[in-house]
Amino acid sequence: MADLQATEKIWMNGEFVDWADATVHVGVHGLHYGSGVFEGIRAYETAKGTAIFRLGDHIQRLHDSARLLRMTIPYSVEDLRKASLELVGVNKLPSCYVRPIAFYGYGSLGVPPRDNPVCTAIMCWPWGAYLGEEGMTRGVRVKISSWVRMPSNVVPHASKACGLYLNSMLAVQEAALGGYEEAILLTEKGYIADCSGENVFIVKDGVVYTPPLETGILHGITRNTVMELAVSLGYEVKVENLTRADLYLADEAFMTGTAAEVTPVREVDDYLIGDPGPVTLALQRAYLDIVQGRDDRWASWLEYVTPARAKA
Ligand code: PPE
Repeated sequence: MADLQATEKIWMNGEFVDWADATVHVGVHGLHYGSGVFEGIRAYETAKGTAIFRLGDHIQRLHDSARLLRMTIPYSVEDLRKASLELVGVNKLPSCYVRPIAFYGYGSLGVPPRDNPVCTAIMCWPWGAYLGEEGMTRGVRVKISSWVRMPSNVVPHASKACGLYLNSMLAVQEAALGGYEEAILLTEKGYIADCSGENVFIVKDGVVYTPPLETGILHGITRNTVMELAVSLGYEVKVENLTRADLYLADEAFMTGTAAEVTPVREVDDYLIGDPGPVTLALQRAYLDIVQGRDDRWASWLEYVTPARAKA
């Protein structure tokens, strides 16, 4: 994973500020209690200029995430959409990762937020292959975590909430200590939920399977994209509860996420699944064609940054 690379500007509470100046006080509520929500979005270089993939859907999810925490973001979906497009342009990045975040700021401490203002910011920076270039081509080794996914009546998983990521952090740290690249978390009942930062898919006898949203997973936008893509390529897609055995015996397995895109899985708990298979490779290729603007059928998912870039 690449280190955070500073860019010129960060959008913070309605203004573009220098990267180094986008700071907060150690007393902010969000730091103490994880009371924030965030998004992860990618901007890609295309033949027609830089485009952000499914920006509107990501910003809508940010607003929905906040609503689940009873938090009101003081900027509309439209405001944040525009700010994201402008920010990528201002930073003159041909491709990058975009990270909007909104959290309870400085005001009072104590668990219930009171007069704390909601601080809203958008950063962007270059971010290469999430699980490494080799992971994209050869597939990654993953481990089933001993940490289970927090059930959805503990915290609402449809919310991409900051505090929830402690669960993911523990799982991926544990996997890394064991020499694996990523962790898969199970539900309390032992069904496959998702990875620390990706949704899971398997392929068996030509059918594509992914766990249902009830397993307490994030409603992945890449998951949704890949499901639509798979159908358009003529594959049958089934949303079903999956067990560890389903994963160990899968013909192919892969994970999806904005950061990880479509990353093949080559081993789970040292059970060999193998080199990336034909369905995984077809979906990976089709996904990269869409996000990089090479497939006009999905053009409405790309929002172009070009005017702001030309100005900057
Ligand atoms: N599950 C989890 C737990 C998750 O964090 C992500 C995204 C997904 C599934 C896939 O969602 P989507 O991006 O909408 O397809 N993880 C983000 C954060 C990664 C990070 O390390 O930070 C991402 O991929 O941007």
